[in-house]
Amino acid sequence: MTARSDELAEILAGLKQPQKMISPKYFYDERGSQLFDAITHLPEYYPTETEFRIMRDNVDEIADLVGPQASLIEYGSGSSRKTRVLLEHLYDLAVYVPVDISEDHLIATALKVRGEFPDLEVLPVVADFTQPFALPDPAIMPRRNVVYFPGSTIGNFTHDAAQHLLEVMYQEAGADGAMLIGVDLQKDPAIIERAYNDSAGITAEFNLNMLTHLNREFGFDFDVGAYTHSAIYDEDEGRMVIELISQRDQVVTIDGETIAVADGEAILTEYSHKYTLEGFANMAQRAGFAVRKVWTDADELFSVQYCVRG
Ligand code: SAH
Ligand code: AVI
Repeated sequence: MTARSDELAEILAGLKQPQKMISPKYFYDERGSQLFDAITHLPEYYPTETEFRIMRDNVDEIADLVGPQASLIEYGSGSSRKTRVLLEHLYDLAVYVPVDISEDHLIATALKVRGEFPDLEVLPVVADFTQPFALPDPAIMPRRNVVYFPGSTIGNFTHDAAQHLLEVMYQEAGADGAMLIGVDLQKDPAIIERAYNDSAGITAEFNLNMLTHLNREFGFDFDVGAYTHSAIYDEDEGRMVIELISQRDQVVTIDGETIAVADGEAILTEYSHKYTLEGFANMAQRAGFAVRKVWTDADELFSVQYCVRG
């Protein structure tokens, strides 16, 4: 099977579950990446600006912990905005490897980063990081691998999947490696819900764009206008539940298959888990990591954590 038919099979299997679901990785075509960038500038979406501030305030300490001639491997690099703080401050970085599924956006970003940091080797990798992928060989042998996973993208995985991903990163980091990760924290649910229900409607557009992406890329015939955005915080589970709600009984067809979607039925498109510091430390520990240092903002909205082999 080609990767494409694997993806289609994965999407169809999700739509045939009693709770219909589509992986959030399908948010990110070129338009989806642009919409996510717009989200990061919204006044309601606190994670990006808060993480930025934490990075800027503590980058010297981060640089000391990382040390010279590291290889920086970033999972889900997007526009590499926060990464630039690291690229400016890490000592004598050996190579920057941004990894992302959104191909055009990744390549355009990598070219921009190359222009801004002409002495740095930048080796982009287009890959689904939940599947095994090969890392490129850098020209300079790095002293250590640092896996960088900002934005709390870890929150978009269930606890089991997140644990597995951390285990993969542990292997990737290697013997003397480390992980620098952004983790969004549990807080007043009203603050969290506002971040996913912005008044400009950009998050709704981001959510709905997934269907436009699937129609174009795989040949589905979702009636995009017949779904609405829903984003509710589940306090018991400590996670945002982001869904598309069908506004009428309808049928989606693909390759001769039909999927019935009832009026009011939800398609789950994303979880965004929020952690306690203790909860994340336990999960990291189960993956083999020890949390060496945690930085937060004064209100403890968000955390950046430096983890080493436990
Ligand atoms: N790190 C950036 C972007 C976060 S948005 C920030 O902190 O602002 C999540 C990013 O991860 C997007 O760029 C998306 O394309 C990428 N992504 C999501 N799922 C992915 C997957 N399974 N494999 C590779 N990249 C993925
Ligand atoms: C990429 N990820 C961490 C974002 C989040 O907050 O869970 C994706 C997002 N979905 C809606 N708004 C932002």
